[in-house]
Amino acid sequence: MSKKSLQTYNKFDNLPVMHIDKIELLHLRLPLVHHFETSFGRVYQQEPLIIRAYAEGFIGYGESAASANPYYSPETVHTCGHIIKDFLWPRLKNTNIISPAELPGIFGQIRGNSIAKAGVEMALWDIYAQMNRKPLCEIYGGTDRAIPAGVSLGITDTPDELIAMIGKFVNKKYKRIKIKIKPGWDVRIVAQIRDRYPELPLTADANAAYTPKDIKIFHELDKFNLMMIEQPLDENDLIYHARMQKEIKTPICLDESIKSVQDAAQAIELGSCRIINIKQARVGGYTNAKTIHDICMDNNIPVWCGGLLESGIGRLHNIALATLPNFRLPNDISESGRYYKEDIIEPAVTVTENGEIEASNSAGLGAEILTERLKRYTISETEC
Ligand code: OSB
Ligand code: MG
Repeated sequence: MSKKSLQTYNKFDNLPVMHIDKIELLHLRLPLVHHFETSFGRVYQQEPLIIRAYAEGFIGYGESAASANPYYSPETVHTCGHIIKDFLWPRLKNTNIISPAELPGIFGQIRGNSIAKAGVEMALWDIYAQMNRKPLCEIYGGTDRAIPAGVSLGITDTPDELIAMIGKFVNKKYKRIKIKIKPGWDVRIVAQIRDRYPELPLTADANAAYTPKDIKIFHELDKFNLMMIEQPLDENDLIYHARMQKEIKTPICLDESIKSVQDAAQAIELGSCRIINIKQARVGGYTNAKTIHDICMDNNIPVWCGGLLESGIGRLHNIALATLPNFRLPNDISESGRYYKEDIIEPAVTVTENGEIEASNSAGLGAEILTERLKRYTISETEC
């Protein structure tokens, strides 16, 4: 705890202010333990942009969970660097803020680029929590410290390979398994999994790989008691999702379609889904995520926390978010070792024998950032 931090007061209302001295952007290249394949392609490594912010004597970390390619989202690790350096940072420097909740307003003129905005907001929430000597989950208004772990498993070369992988996570007591589907890898693979695991809490994520003409496939999938089907159609197809949701009994969960508070409100009003997957990265940070969470809660739409193969830094932010009360379904948050051989935090994220992940009790993000490792995986660094 620095001496000066809480002594820096806003001269108008005596609230502690945050003045951000500088931010650094670290472009990492992290090799995955196992390649990850979705309907939009296979990746062997992840390329997040880590945001390190300095304010009030503290250091905070955030993650823009982008990748090298604009396939899941239009953003990449390079667009995140460009947007932060040339548009977000100029609006932050020489500005005193009381709370990072002001950031969506400060960044309001910049359209989209949610992954970039979320990374900066995260770093400042980490500092804000440290200044207040509280764990991030408490700052966020979290209620449960233990959150249910789920795992998202990519498309494999053979069905046997996927079924073996599922077995591994079932043995570790993960609370639900999500598989990726695409045309040609859907009804048959789900039937094979159901043969082996009739009762397993199972979901399928299409990452927008289908069109409304594929409705027959979804009538077929409807027979397998899936907990939900995630993002079957294009992200802009809210109306077609609503039509599909009327035709099938399996709940539709939206991921890519929900990029803003307005998207969430409209999807709910149209009946496009019964569940929403919230990613801070996709909606531009915690503040928007919390508003979406609250709208969903008021409309009896359960949410869960999605992931983007984050490093430990982004994952700790996701864990803190997932402690909020309407996160009522298992999350795409798994143990560090499921993603990376060496995570960049200590202690690494682990799953208890009850299939849960415990949010940390210490101030801020609640884990040490291993700066030597961080440096080892950094392929380029920019100071703002
Ligand atoms: O659609 O949820 C998705 C990973 C990259 C891009 C999109 C998605 C995913 C995942 C992985 O499903 C979730 C995780 O981080 O465990
Ligand atoms: Mg998804």
